[in-house]
Amino acid sequence: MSKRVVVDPITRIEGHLRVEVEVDENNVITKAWSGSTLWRGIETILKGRSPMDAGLLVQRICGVCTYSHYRASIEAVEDALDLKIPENAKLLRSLMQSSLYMHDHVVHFYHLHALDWVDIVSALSADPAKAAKVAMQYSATPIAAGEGELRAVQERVQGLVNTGKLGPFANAYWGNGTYKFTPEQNLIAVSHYLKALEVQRKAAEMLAIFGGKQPHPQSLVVGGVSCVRDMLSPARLQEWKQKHAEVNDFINRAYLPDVLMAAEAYKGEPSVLGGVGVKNFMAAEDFYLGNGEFLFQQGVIMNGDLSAVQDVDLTLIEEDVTHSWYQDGAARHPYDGVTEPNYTGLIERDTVYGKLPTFDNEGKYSWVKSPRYAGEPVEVGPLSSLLVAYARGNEQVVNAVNGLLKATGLPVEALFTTLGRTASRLVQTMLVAENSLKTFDALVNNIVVDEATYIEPVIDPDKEYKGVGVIEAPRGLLSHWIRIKGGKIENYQAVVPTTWNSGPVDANGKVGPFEQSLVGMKLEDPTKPLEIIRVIHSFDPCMACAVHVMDYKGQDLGQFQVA
Ligand code: NFE
Ligand code: MG
Repeated sequence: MSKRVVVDPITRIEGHLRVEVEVDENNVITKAWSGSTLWRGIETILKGRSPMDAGLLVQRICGVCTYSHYRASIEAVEDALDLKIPENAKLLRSLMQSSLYMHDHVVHFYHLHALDWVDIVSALSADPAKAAKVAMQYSATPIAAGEGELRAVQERVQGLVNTGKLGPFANAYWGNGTYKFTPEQNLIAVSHYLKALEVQRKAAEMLAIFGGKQPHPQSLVVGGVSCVRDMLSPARLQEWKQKHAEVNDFINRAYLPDVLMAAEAYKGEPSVLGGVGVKNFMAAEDFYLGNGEFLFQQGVIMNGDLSAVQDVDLTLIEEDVTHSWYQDGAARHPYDGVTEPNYTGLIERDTVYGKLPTFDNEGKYSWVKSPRYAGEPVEVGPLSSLLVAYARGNEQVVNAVNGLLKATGLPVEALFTTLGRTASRLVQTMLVAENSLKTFDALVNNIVVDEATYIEPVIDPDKEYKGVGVIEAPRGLLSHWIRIKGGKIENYQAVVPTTWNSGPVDANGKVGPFEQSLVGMKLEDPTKPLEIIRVIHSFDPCMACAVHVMDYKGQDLGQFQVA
């Protein structure tokens, strides 16, 4: 007899994600459904507006990777107009991108993912003196793990528990048998969790230095960057470098040791060395270093075959809506994307929590579409970016990945897992942080010989244009597609990382990365499905990004009653 498990909402992500699974009599997942119950309409306002404004508007798709949507949109317009922007603008955009990654990945690991690994309650019973010694096993100079500091953290958390108001630590599956850290390891990680709250603020300031503010920076324009003189003063450049050093220090002395500690402690946990997804990976070329060089290459890998990496062919991207709450139709290329809502509701059935409204298995069950590459689901994100660069023989990436495998004693296959996804995000953060200093130096050298930061765009109202911006957002490959007619936006589509990863099964029965990663996994206790959350969080979902309905005709998209 199969049983249904519902996780809704999956928290510590942006937006609303529901995952349902069916487990057999041994509590092994036989089928999974990932659906977003969030609906938004932000692209509605684009149609008929100036392409010059699109970037500022579409960055409101999300509150996390605002810069990514902003940049992808502006680069789509630049592609449409065939504008070649100045070197300084490319370097500044790259520095902002690196700053975003140093912020976003640290926040994800600590504030969105760590509590899938770290049992807060267990940390209360740790011996701080012993924990201080344990911390030295993973870093010669651990960042927030001296005995006094650890004792203070323990007292702080105990104080929270005593008030009965657990705040961010409420409503978790504390005590779940799949938590593997010792009390001392838990205490070290909690200490870094708290420290990361301060560090992330500094990282956000790094982007604000060049972006004017963060989130929603405002210094990119079609043709380059704005506010230039102030931005490029030696004092501001130095301020960025200072903050970079502080954040980088945390990455090396907390984030890296914590991932190593997790790799060691969790080696035998199936949800950590499982969670294998579709094994097709796609990534964009990104992180400009100067002199025409990029840190990461573009490419597609199918069936986990690292010996056969292909170039991304943008004509092979389509979105399917068979199981999404839109009017049926053939899968479409984003230039010709259509979005007509068709909400079909939920079905009541028995679950491990009693009777509940649940997904219509055979029908539609998500506001997320299903992007496909050459008809196949692909995973995007830090793991994909590293695998593509690794397969292409990128020396820095090969050394970093091999180094991590050696340090953890894990085989290459461990990359295609929950741990692989999480560790790849760390490796990507470290490489980005290190290489952003090259971009920084390239900028400093270039501005003394070349002042240009902007080239004026010209739109001929009698011409039609189309263009695409393809970048690597923190959660993976992001593409924005624009058609321009009469000087105005005619059609606009964003195909977003979390859409690639979380989309439902397609017309051909092909299962996407989230759903595929859950099938075959055993749950210790189906009423406390921590394993599902751990696997899904390793993709770093953002449903706000994934659902961004466009209605270019301006009609009502639907009526909803909120109970
Ligand atoms: Ni809303 Fe986003 C990123 C984009 S998401 S966070 O990174 O693009 O899938
Ligand atoms: Mg879209």
